[in-house]
Amino acid sequence: MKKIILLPLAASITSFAAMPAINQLGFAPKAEKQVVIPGNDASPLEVIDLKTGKPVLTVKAPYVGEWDASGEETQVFDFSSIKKTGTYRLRRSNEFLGTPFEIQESPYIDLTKGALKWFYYQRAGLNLEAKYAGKWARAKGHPDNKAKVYGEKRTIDSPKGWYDAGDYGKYIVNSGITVFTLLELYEHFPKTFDSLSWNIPTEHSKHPDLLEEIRWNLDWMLSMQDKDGGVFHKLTSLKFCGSIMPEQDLAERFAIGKNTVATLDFAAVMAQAAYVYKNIDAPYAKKMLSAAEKAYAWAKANPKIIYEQPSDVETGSYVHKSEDALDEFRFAASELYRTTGKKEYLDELKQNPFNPNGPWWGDVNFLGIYRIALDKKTFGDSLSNAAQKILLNEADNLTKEGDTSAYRLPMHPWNWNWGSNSAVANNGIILLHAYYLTGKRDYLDGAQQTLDYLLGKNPFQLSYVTGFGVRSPKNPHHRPSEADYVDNPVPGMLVGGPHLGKQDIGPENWKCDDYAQANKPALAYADERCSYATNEVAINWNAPLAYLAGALHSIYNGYGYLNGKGLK
Ligand code: G3I
Ligand code: 9MR
Repeated sequence: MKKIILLPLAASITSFAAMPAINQLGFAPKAEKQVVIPGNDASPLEVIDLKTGKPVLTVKAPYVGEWDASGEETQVFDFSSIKKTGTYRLRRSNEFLGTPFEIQESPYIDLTKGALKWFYYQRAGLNLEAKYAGKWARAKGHPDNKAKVYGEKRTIDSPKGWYDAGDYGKYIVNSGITVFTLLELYEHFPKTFDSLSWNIPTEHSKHPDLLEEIRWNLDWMLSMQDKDGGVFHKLTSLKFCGSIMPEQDLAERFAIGKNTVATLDFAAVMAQAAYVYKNIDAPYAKKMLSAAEKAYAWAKANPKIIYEQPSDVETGSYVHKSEDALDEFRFAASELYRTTGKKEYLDELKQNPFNPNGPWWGDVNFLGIYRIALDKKTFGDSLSNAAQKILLNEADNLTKEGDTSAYRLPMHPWNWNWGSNSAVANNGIILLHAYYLTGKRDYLDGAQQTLDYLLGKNPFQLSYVTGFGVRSPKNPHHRPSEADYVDNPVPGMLVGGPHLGKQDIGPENWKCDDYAQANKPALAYADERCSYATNEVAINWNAPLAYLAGALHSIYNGYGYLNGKGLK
């Protein structure tokens, strides 16, 4: 596979005009529209309507900023006043900059479908047929029946589920935040997702595509619950396999590590799913609720079992140093109380107050905060007001970052970790929840700014989503994309994005030294197969991308939160 070394164009520019960093999928007519241009050229910027060849707007940047995350000088031009649909291009000093972009009614519908279709491509245990998968059709791998229980003689049947990322493991903790986010997308925008489809197999009647897809992973999750109610941490081989297709990976697979955190993530999502599926499949919903309550009871009886990676296991750990299960208890109790109304779950929430951390796989506080802040009727004034305070305080902090940073990005310095692009998307979701609560336009614009970054308003002028935008990653760390003979990677995948951890660089690791010299977080990225620390893909990264794109698509098209009024 050709090795493409991507440098931030701002860093690689010698005599060419600065490249604009702009959302490469364009904008809805009523969206905030901003472009970032590295440098400090004082000349005004024209926005040219390509239909007429004439400028429809001339703007000057208010000031030259400097972005700590990349060390660049930049100018931000706002052309939100242009609302007419059409194809436009930027021009400065009589020279066109970058490529044409669109203002159109539904700029993010294809991205929404593509980001959700990707979960079908991640299905374990299924032949992906060409009529659904096109040129990325593949044979099934990992049937996972008779998977050994690690450390024991017995086996379990644990088929289906989504591969976690670029590897072929299936992980409960990462499934938790992922399934929660996708179920929220359905629940928040039913008018869109009751009918939106993206050509996947239909197995169940009355299931729209989004609930059909999520069910593939819910079924697997249910198989990971032990008879006593406890839930295993993951189903993987002992080691990561090479760059091979699923059907070529024949290593033995194990259900590993029953523990409190995985069991509570499971309990939360099963209770949430029971609420969402109850009208389309009551027996399935009942089964999930029973599993949820059994899991919660197991966790109450075993509150401090933290996953420890066995010495002969090297697949993903999904445990972090300051792990405790308090946030997972809150998350599970908020979902169980909403679905059952039982006092024991409300008592948990009263005794175990939320803190403002997360959301990421390692800290799910915000998932419970979303639930409680937006449902005062169920949770009462005291709990809901406390959750709203945390939510709006964080949304205000992010808005401040978004409106003052030199890339107009709602991002904290501490967000630059492995999977930084998912932190951007999750920040967008925090802002959207604040928008649902208050109707304040600043929050909606902040969410738009996060999607703008992921789709090109960044130092690489790169859309970080494979197959979407004029420039997108070609070499993700994703085994099926690497091992198939298809030139383009599987589409619709959000790569992890830049950060300075450099876990994939070093004598004992891969030689991903092309970004070794990067000393700024927003520049520490390489579009290379070996860079699993910046260029892998993962279900908990695609879920917030799909939520962000699907929510903005719905709102701009007049379908607001819970069928409220959108922006149309
Ligand atoms: O939370 C700390 C933060 O407090 C600290 O400031 C920062 C810098 O040291 O580190 C933060 O912890 C990081 C953690 O992610 C949360 O961001 C760890 O350093 C970092 O190593 C950890 O990376 C995880 C990675 O696996 C390695 O364990 C990623 O979050 C996680 O998404 C990734 O998940 C892998 C699966 O294990 C296997 N499947 C692929 C998947 C995606 O790469
Ligand atoms: O492919 C693995 C990826 O899914 C994980 O996120 C990453 C970190 O755990 O590890 C990758 O596997 C690499 C292993 O860690 C080191 N040898 C090369 C493997 C393939 O990239």
